[in-house]
Amino acid sequence: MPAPALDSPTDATVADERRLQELFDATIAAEHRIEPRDWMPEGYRRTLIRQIAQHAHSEIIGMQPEGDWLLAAPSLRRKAILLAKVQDEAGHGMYLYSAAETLGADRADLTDKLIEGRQKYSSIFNYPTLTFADVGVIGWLVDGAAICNQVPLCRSSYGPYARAMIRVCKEESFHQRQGYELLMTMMRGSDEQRAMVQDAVDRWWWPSLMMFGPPDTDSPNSAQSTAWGIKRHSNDELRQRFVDMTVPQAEFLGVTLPDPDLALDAATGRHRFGPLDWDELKRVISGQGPRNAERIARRRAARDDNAWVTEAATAYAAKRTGHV
Ligand code: BYC
Repeated sequence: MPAPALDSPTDATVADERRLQELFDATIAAEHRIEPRDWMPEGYRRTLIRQIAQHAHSEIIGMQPEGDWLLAAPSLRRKAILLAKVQDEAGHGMYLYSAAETLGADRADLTDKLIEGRQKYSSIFNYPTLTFADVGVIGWLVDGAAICNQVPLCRSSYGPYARAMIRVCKEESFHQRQGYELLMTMMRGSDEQRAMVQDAVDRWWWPSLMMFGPPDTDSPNSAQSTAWGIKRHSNDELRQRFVDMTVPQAEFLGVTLPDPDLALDAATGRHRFGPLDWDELKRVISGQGPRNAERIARRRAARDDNAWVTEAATAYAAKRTGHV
């Protein structure tokens, strides 16, 4: 069928936009990837920048709670492992900022938005790491939750995000095992060490469940993000998957998860669990968590104190390429 005649440049623009939108919709429907040079609706671009930036910020801020133990790790071996893990998180942040740049975002601008509280990062990193057992529990529960959430993102519709997630997930999987191995070692130790592990589990269990976001009934972004193939499963589905995966691991480890309502539902094979404190999640997201102010203050200091390094590297690069 011949294309309808176009009378004016405006008609041409509208028709072009429609065709581009159809092509975009067909790409999503066919489960193919959207790539940086492809046309995309402005809302899709904005949503991706929001989620990818938030994810990148989480990786970078997420270096702090574990980083607090770098100088106090109990042995050279544990220090080397922890240092490698924290460096991996920095790497994840870098892949993710690069993915955001393919959408036209500016890395320095994203950092400014984080520091000014205009972009979020994961609630989980606003809790303190009181003992070395917290390092193990972060690996086991926080990286475990991250894997549940991020494996489906390897099939996200935006190519650079999905590809970044493949490597991130491989590393997170290693992180989760190192956390579990650390906890197994402590559980084979003294009564005091076992008590430290249990105490850390008690403090991190509920915040780990909150990492998956608000309940589906209160998740304003889910419907559109799912329609665009950015999100593959709902917040509640992933939370449930995490609980089902973690309960047998807790039993093997010999710790009790701090939820009296936790029980296997024989009919569904899934675990029922008690209500989450959604007011706590809201408080932490809005900046009122136990360590929000400290996390951002440290990130601000890192940006300001190290600005001269960026300036020097930029000046050197410009000199080498003759752009001075
Ligand atoms: N914390 O409509 P919803 C790691 C916000 S780092 C803070 O459900 P969406 C690691 C949400 O952004 C892993 N904010 O949103 C690093 C939204 O606000 P805006 C971090 C949260 O996007 C170091 C509002 O609440 N992982 O593994 O559809 C060491 C309504 O929510 C949280 C990622 O970033 C929260 N927990 O779904 C160790 C994964 N939950 O933006 C480990 C990628 C919700 O409208 N992100 N909010 O102002 C995602 O998968 C999704 O963005 C979420 C939220 C599931 C988190």
